[in-house]
Formats: sequence, C-alpha cells, structure tokens
Amino acid sequence: MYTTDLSGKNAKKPEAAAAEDPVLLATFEARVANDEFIEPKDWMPEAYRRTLVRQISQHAHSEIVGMLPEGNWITRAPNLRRKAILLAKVQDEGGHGLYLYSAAETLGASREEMIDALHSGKAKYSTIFNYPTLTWADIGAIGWLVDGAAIMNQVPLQRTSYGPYARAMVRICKEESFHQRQGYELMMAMMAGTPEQKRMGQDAMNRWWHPSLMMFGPPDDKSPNTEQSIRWRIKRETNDELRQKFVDVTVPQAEAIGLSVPDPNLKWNDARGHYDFGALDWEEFYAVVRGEGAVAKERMTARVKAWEDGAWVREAARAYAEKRAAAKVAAE
Ligand code: FAQ
Repeated sequence: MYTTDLSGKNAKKPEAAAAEDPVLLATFEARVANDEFIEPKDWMPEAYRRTLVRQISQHAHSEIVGMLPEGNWITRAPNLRRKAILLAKVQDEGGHGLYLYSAAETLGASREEMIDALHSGKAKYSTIFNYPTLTWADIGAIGWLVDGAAIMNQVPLQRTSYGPYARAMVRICKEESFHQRQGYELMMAMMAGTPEQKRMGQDAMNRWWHPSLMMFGPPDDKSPNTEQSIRWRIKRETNDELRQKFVDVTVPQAEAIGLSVPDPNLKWNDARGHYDFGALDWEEFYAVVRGEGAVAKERMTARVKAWEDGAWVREAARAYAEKRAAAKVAAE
C-alpha cells in the first residue's frame, strides 16, 4: 500500500488528462457518497488529490514538529517511569509522521518536497506547537489536552474517504488514546500533589486551554475548506462540531481533578445539551498560523538541525537498500 521510496519520486500520480471527465467525476462522487474508500490508483479529481496532500502533509508536519516541545523535557522528566513514557510517546509521534508522509506519497507528493516546504516555512503545521513548554505540568497538559483534541479530530478521520489516510488513522488513534490517558494521569498526580504542584497544574491549564480549542481550526463560517471537504467525506465533522465535543468531554475531566477551566463564560446549557463557552481570540490564531508564534523560529531551527543531523541515517538506509537490491539481483 505505501511506497518505501524515501524520495517519493516514483509515486504514481492520477491521470491528469481525465481530470475533467464528467463520467469519471460522477462515478467518483457516487463511490464517495456510498462510503467506499478511494484508493491510490483510482481516478480522483485533481482538487480532491490536492486537498488531501495539503491536509495529510500538514498533519504529518504537525506530528514531527510536535515531537520537539516534548523532546525538550525527556532529560528533565522527574523519574524513570515518566522518562520511559515520554520517550515512547515522542517516538510514537515520529511514527505517526512516517505513516502520514507515506499516505501523502501515494498521492504523488514527494517526501523531499514536503520536507522542503516545512523547512522553508511554506507549509503549515498545527498552531499548538508554537507555544512554549514552561514547566513539567505542560507535558501533562499536552498529553491530556493536545492529544485529547487531536483524537477528537482524528477518530472521524478513520472513516475519511481516502483509504491510505483512513488506515493510517486507525493505528494513530490507538496510540493517541494512550497519550491522552498518560497526560491525564500526569495531571491527576500534579493535582493530588503539593500546593506548588497544584499551582503548576492550574497554570498549565490556563495556558493550554485556549490554544487547544484553536487546534480545531477557524469557526465553520470562516473555514474555506470545510464545505468541500465534508462533501468529499475527507472531513466527517466540522471544526465547530469537533470543538464543541471536545469542550463537552474535557470540562468534567478538569473538574474531577480540581482544575478550573479558564473561561468565565463557560456554562452548561441545558437546552442545547452542551457547554456554552467564550469566544476565542482568532487574531492570535491567525498570527500563529502566519508564523508569529512565540517559539516558531526556535521550532524550525530545531527541526532543520534534526534533519541535518539525521543525514547519515538516510544515507546508510539508502546504501543498505541498494546493497540488498544488488544481492537479490545476483541471487536470481
Ligand atoms: N494550525 O478551512 P480550514 C497532533 C489552516 S496532530 C495551523 O478549516 P481544513 C498530534 C488550514 O490548514 C495535530 N493551521 O482547513 C500530536 C487552512 O489553511 P490552508 C494536527 C490551521 O484543512 C499531539 C486554513 O487554516 N492535526 O497534535 C489550523 O479544512 C501531541 C483554513 O482552515 C491535524 O492536522 C491549525 N490549528 O481544517 C503530536 C488533523 N487550523 O491549508 C505531538 C488533520 C486550520 O488552506 C504531540 N487536519 N488551519 O492554507 C484536519 O483535520 C484539518 O486540516 C483541520 C483544518 C481541522 C486542522
């Protein structure tokens, strides 16, 4: 299903010449409406392919940039158990990036182009990773809130219409579920600790709550991509629907461990059967999307350094693959 070609140069592109064919388009739309998966070699409209490459590559970038704020804390974890958990989590995020880059490669995107777009600042990745991690409690807040928001968004993506993306999401969701639980368990420990630990827990909650809600993207009436993506069943639920679900699930979890939600307008609405919550600062969101987040430059410097430091691993993997291929030819 996935290409193992690291460059992605050999990935197949759909037949561009047939892009406007109304019969093919009608067949495609009927298959999507019938909840069939679209597979890499199937005909698909060019705009569908482009939307998927955009979303899947942004998602992949988010996973690998997301390794950085947590990676910073591996050497400072308070005990061996927490260190082992954090190491495993950061490694999982790297794996998620790999499945997602591979899924994007099946659409003809090359790995090099995607990585170049990230490193040159052309590609987007989730706003959430441009906020700093100031204390150990932030690691709990990221696991609980950031992975919690990620799962809320990703569970419906297991039924997204593009087969390789949907299948990658199945495994990712299983792992994200562990991540969310370990984050909540860490916050629970902080909130059962000393007054200073409780203060750190609440401070992390205060700083991560609103950025986590922004992870779901702009409000539906300001989201240029949602309508078409819902029609093509790339997205199964809208940004606002998922944000509301996250608030409804997470507020009782906060209350259960003694955390207060930093929103004076948060109130259960009996008639709607949902929490009402205060408006988000969308100016801040767009500024972070534009690359003006507090640690955006730091993140990209660290990412480019990791890429350059890893050059020898890519070279070794390529040399090993060539050696194996040559041995196979010689044996035939
Ligand atoms: N950050 O029209 P829409 C994780 C952009 S994974 C930055 O609503 P769409 C795991 C959007 O791209 C977290 N940009 O767009 C982890 C678009 O710009 P474009 C990542 C954002 O695609 C945890 C423009 O605004 N998850 O955290 C953001 O229909 C812990 C207009 O927006 C995914 O990527 C944002 N928050 O809906 C790792 C999930 N929101 O491209 C380590 C898959 C919007 O037109 C540690 N993606 N934009 O130039 C999706 O579900 C969708 O792409 C949305 C956005 C919902 C994110």
